[in-house]
Amino acid sequence: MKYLKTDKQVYAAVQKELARQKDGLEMIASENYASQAVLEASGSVLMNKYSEGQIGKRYYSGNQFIDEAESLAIERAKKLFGAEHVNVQPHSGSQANMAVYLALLNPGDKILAMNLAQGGHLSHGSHLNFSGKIYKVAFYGVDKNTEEINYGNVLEIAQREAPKLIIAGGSAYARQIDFEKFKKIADAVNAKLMVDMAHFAGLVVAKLHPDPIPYADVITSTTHKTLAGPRGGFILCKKYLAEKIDKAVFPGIQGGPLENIIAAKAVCFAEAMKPTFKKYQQQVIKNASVLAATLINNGFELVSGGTDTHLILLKLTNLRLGGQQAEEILARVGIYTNKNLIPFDARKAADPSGLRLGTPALTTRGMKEKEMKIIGNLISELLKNHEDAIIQEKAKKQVAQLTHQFPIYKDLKY
Ligand code: DSN
Repeated sequence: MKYLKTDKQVYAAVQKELARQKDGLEMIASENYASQAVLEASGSVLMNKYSEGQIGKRYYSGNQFIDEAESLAIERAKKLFGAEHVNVQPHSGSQANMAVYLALLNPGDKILAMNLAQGGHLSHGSHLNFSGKIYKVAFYGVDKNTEEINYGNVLEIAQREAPKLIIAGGSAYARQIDFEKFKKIADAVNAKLMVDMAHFAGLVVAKLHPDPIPYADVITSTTHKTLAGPRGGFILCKKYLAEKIDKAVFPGIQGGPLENIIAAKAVCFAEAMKPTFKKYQQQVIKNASVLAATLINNGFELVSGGTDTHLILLKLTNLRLGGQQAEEILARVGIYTNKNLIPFDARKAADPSGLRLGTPALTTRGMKEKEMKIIGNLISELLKNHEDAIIQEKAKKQVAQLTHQFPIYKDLKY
């Protein structure tokens, strides 16, 4: 960062963030550490280029090498997921979702999606989001007893509400989703099926989660969660929707694509093709299940009683602790998590009754079952004794020990 050093203020912020990432336990389920190849592609001169349009059909000259990088991203994603058509231009997961709605719906059409308060996502029809303002929305949630999706109930709601689009996928659902069942529901009410696989895309690649490709008309995702790539979005769809989706992304909702990020997506897709990626995802799941078991052994309750994925939703209800406070207690010692609503939460989103945890980033550092037990016990001790300064000091030392034992970005010299 020879040149950034001249801007002392920005340089200092970047340096401190690098230190925070190296020295903390990153347990936010949607975060990960991108490889240095991904970081380099993201910071490359591809950033300078305007390339509105599609490969070979751009609105600016000089795009021959941009086309090369974007083709690599598209072809690799097609191969990785077995998709008929891919658009890698969405800047984010929310923009991928926005493009799908623009392609498939008219304002006022109805979407059926998972309730944000029970595991869904903001861009799946929340009244605070464009999706809930432009489209009509009906929601399904989880069963009160199992805290898992009740497909019979989803069918009933779909029959009653007659949505044009059904969305499967969310951001705080720890169980596998049955896309075959969702497809049957969509067919029964003549709706299209969209799967938002942003959280579990890496697990799909490794065949550790049901594959939405055979069932969904369209799939949206991000590249930076379990896929461990750059911050960005992409869309997979059936061939018959290709033109509509491409036009919805550009000129529908975006101007110039971020070609530096698209090149980084290409790198990420190549990394996900390596055999080591499957092993990594297997470890992500093993780690989540050991972490869940450790928390349960410490007397904690988990939403749906456990996890099948990279994600855990911890209930704080009997600790007399709000999610905001829990998040702060852990962040003070360098353990990063996020407060989250739990199904049928009596508290508000700003200070809910849950804490969401994930294992992708810790697994990228090389941590395994042994470390998950240590970390699970550490979290339990901290949350149960949150006023105990000695426990906090001990925890800080343990975090330092773990992060030194499992370094990240070893040769990243800023
Ligand atoms: N904000 C992401 C998450 O944390 O799950 C979803 O967009």
